[in-house]
Amino acid sequence: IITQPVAWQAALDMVQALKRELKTLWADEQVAEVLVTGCGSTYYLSLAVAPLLQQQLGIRARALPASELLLFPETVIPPSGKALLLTISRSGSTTETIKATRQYRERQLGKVVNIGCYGDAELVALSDLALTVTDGQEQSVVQTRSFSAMLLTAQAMVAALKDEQQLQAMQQLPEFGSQLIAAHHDLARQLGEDTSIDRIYFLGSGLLYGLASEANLKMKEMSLSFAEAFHFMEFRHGPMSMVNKHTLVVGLLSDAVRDYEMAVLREMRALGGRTLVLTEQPVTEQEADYEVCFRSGLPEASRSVLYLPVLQLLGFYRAVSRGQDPDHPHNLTAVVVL
Ligand code: F1P
Repeated sequence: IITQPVAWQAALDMVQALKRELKTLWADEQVAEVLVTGCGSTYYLSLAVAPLLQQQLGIRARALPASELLLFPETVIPPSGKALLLTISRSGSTTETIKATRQYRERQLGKVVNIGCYGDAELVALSDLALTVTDGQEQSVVQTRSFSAMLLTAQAMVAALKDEQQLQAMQQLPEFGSQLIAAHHDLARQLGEDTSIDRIYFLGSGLLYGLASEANLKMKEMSLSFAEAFHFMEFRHGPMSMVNKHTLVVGLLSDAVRDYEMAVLREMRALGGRTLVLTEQPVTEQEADYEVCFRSGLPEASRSVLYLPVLQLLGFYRAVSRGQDPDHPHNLTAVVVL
């Protein structure tokens, strides 16, 4: 987790090197619609990437688990019958994603772009263009470094297609990441080791819901804890009945609607929960119990990788303090076979 800024730099360099091919494919295909797919962590990554594509590139984009694309294609394939398929998979070997991609190609629905970490993977061979960040590889079954590197790959891809200056500004992210990890490592350890917390909710909206979902999965996989993710405002429609003094509510604050989001967190504090905010702009001590502040000066669309390391460390320390092996979770394997 703490070495991941190296993989971030590699992701930025790789997209920079493949920028021409990317732009050509996008222009040739006249991409108007994208399906983004993966499994587990990489499905949650798809949930983060689809709204980014739609917001930044003005195209229709939808995230779906690869199993849905494989087993229920008629419910997800656009009526136009044409879309670019963006597959995301750390291993490039997950059979649901491979089978869904093969079926997609057989039906000639559109070109396939892949984001992953292994250049010799079967999924790469099934793709028209592969954005492979080998520095994202890791030994852990749980995706951490790989997830961040693949997220940054997608964000750099969007910047390369839309705004080269943004791609340049993103070069600061590896340094920001190192500083962030150094500054908040102790906070992650303190909260991870806090045995009075028995349930953790991750709230994120818009571009950040996929990352809240991933943070929830990290917590479950690594530490076998009760964790869930919700859109901020959805949390008030029922789930908040679970909040008590043993609850940690983690808010991934957006730029656009942070007033709404802070109002939800204040309400959860009033109900007895504790709150941790991850935010670009600082909040006051009265507004949250704990804060991770980025002060990156970057827009949400390109900086959201900064939300990840502290939340991954939180899962890591909670697992270690409970005597669990965060690299090899209960019942899991690195590649799931259908
Ligand atoms: C997807 C995945 C991971 C999960 C575990 C099993 O893998 O479901 O999300 O954490 O490692 O595989 P991939 O297709 O991204 O390699």
